[in-house]
Amino acid sequence: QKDLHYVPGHNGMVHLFEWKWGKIAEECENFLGPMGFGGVQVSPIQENVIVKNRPWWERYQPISYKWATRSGTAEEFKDMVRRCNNAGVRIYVDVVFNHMTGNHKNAKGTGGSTADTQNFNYPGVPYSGFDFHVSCPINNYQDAGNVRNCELSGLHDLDQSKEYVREKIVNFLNKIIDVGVAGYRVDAAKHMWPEDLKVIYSRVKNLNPEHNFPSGARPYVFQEVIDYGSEAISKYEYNSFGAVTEFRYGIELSNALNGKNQLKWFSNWGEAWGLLPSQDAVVFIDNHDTQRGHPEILTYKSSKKYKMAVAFMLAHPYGTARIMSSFAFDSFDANPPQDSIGNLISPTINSDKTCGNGWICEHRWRQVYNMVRFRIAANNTDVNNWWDNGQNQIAFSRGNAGFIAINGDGHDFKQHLYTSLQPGIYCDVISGNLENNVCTGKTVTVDQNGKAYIEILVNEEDGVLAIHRQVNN
Ligand code: QV4
Repeated sequence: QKDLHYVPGHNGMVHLFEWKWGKIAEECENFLGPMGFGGVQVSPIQENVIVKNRPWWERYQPISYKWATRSGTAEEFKDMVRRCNNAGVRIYVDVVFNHMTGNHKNAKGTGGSTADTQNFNYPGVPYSGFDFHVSCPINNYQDAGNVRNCELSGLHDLDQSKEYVREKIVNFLNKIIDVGVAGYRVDAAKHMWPEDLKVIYSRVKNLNPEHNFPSGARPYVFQEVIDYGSEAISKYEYNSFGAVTEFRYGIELSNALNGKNQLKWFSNWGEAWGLLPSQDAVVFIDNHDTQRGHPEILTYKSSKKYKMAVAFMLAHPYGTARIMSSFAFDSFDANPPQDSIGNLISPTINSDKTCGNGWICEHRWRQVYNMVRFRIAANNTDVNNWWDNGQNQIAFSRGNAGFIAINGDGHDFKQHLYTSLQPGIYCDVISGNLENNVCTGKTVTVDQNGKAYIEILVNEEDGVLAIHRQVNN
């Protein structure tokens, strides 16, 4: 349950937050597949309650397990999964089964279901009061029972120890596996008992071999457990039976790039820092929650530092890397691009590959997608030849496949460094692209001894330089 089943030659997951199924299918075929991305985390698929003004977070309030959301219908979802698999890109669904909705008057869902939320009646499943924990608020993160048996933000809390509830959840998961999905993100996993989750996951089918998964392959499970080390519940309660989101990853890198730590310390980045074992960790700089209202976390809004953090993540072998792909927002509740009746408006694609219509599409930034190529080239190699200036200028290579340098200091980076790459002239994938055999950015000449002059000036657009051997595909 910790194998992503990426197609060989692919790497990196992108969260296409609030994208429509049809548009994701196109993105797999036109961009993600050709660029070598490994997979997509898609927004929740199950029917949700309609909230006034349609904030993004209504999708985290399920009203039934029907596949009907603003992202599209069941048919569109199936078609997307098939097309993405054919393009070599796997799909991972964000599944919400810790809870149903909060209280709403006349609750109506995106697929036409209704619910009497005050009385815990959800005929679309159906669930009734018997299937939920007795209502109480989560207000003490030092008490595991409170966190797991009470309501997160007033969201009615399902009791996963009940056989009936388990059966409904397993059926929901099995149906998404049937159509060719490779795995799922478990929303609010910390708010459920590990023993219950273990039972639920173990009952889910093997992956569907019709979509080029090996026979007997298990779904990839990654669980949202936020553990900064100060609460009753630990990430180590979950990682024996699935992967876990490693929230310390983004905060540590953000702190360093914001001057609250030094990059030189990242020479032993990984488990030595108290992070989960690499295989068990899903890593990211920001996610759809932390990019809102967590000013200490880097996001697209501080683009230079953000690109440095993402480049470090993609260059470094630790963890399963996930890239956030956002819509522009200026407040927590700001909704995704939508028309006057609440239909989502999809991104348009500009000639320089970036997005329009209010979408940021970080995954389409050259500095990001080119680092996905770097990660593919560096697959299965270690960090070698770590170099730092004792502060925030660092460099390392990945076997003899790639070399990266980062300038987090307020002065120019000018060094002759050992790259471990074959002699030759390389095109820096951060400042440009190799187009028709012409490098549109900086070039780096690696000499007979594997050394090269590396320069990153403080006034450059980006604080990173990265070169790698060609990817053969
Ligand atoms: C409000 C009050 C509550 C009150 C309730 C009464 O705040 O105190 O009890 O009314 O009805 C929305 C509103 C929230 C509202 C709630 C219920 O923002 O104000 O409660 O609905 O109507 C997302 C958003 C939430 C949103 C929720 C459901 O972030 O703001 O709540 O969707 O629509 C912890 C958890 C972690 C969680 C994280 C946000 O450990 O698991 O908080 N992260 C995941 C998702 C996240 C999602 C949920 C969990 C819930 O990543 O996006 O919350 O599914 O750290």
